[in-house]
Parts: sequence; structure tokens; C-alpha cells
Amino acid sequence: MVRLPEVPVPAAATVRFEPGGLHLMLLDIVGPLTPGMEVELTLRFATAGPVTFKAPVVDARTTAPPAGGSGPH
Ligand SMILES: [Cu+2]
Repeated sequence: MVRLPEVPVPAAATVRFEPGGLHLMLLDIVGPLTPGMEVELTLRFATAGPVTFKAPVVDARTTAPPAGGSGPH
């Protein structure tokens, strides 16, 4: 796994974050995260500004990766 300082998103392109591929990794989490919860995340875009969304918390040990993914790292 290599930490990327930024992820290019070409115009009209789609960038997918998924297990086994590009993903967001939460570090220094303050409280426990349990499946069923949602966490609010904000992506910051150079020209489009911030986009905030809610992401579900799932157990990576029991959740099947999407087709084409190789599972959690
Ligand atoms: Cu990672």
C-alpha cells in the first residue's frame, strides 16, 4: 500500500475507491467504529471544493469485496 498525496480525477472520468484498489484509510480514529454506523467524510477537490458524504461502516473481515476486487489489504 502506498499513500498518495492526491488522486487525479480527469474531467468526466470516474475514480472508484474499493477494497483491493484505491481506498480511503482512516487513521487515528478517536472512537470505536462498529458495523451499521455511518461516518461523515469530506473529500477536498482542487477546483470543485469540498464534498461531504456519509459512508457506511462495514466489517472488512465479513463483507465480500466487489467484483474484481482482491479484498481488504
Ligand atoms: Cu490502506
